[in-house]
Amino acid sequence: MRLFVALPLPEDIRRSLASLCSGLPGARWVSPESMHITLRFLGELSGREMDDVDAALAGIRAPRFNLSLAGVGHFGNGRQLRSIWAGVTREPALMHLHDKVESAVVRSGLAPERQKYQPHVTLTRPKGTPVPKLQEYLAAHSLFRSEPWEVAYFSLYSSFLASEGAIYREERRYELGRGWPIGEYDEDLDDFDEVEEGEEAGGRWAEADESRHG
Ligand code: 2AM
Repeated sequence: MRLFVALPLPEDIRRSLASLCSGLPGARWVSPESMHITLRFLGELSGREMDDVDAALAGIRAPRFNLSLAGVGHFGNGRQLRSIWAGVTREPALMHLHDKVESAVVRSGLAPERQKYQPHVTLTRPKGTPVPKLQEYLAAHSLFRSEPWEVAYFSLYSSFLASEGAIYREERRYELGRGWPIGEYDEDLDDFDEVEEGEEAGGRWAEADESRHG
């Protein structure tokens, strides 16, 4: 199965993204229900590999966070223009979650991702868009901003190619925690000065367990 890990988008956010889906003649726009923020593309996996990735993802401990979208951009240029997307505001907790997903995926046996992670929501994968039209589009939407929303879980999706484009199906869902012991955000590290997962298990979690069992 072709799989990827992603954050789904709430309906009102997808609705506001739909306002970006016009103004490029001939473009085929991603339908609002398919819009998402990929955390990690996994590619074609066997059932066994999927189970291993699923178990590793289910072990991730990370907190909920707020996210919003801002601006539009593109991958590739000229004839090699690959996609036009909405950007995601800088959010250390998102990068932290991405890093945890990456480690989990590698721990489950898949090869590490080589490309730098650049979160985005693909709007269209254009073919033959004239450069002036693209520039006009980018300028017209540079001030796009969404409302913030709370990211409370991430999901494993499968992707099937159909004649009308790719169809995505949520296969698994992984909750993010409220008040997880993530540690302090460290400007120099540009990450969280993290509480190790072992510490979590032996510390706060063990205490919670003890209090539950009296
Ligand atoms: P995209 O939005 O930038 O195109 C499902 O196909 C998701 O996985 C999409 O969000 C897509 O990213 C991403 N994806 C598809 N093929 C990929 C690849 N070969 N490498 C990285 N990401 C890919």
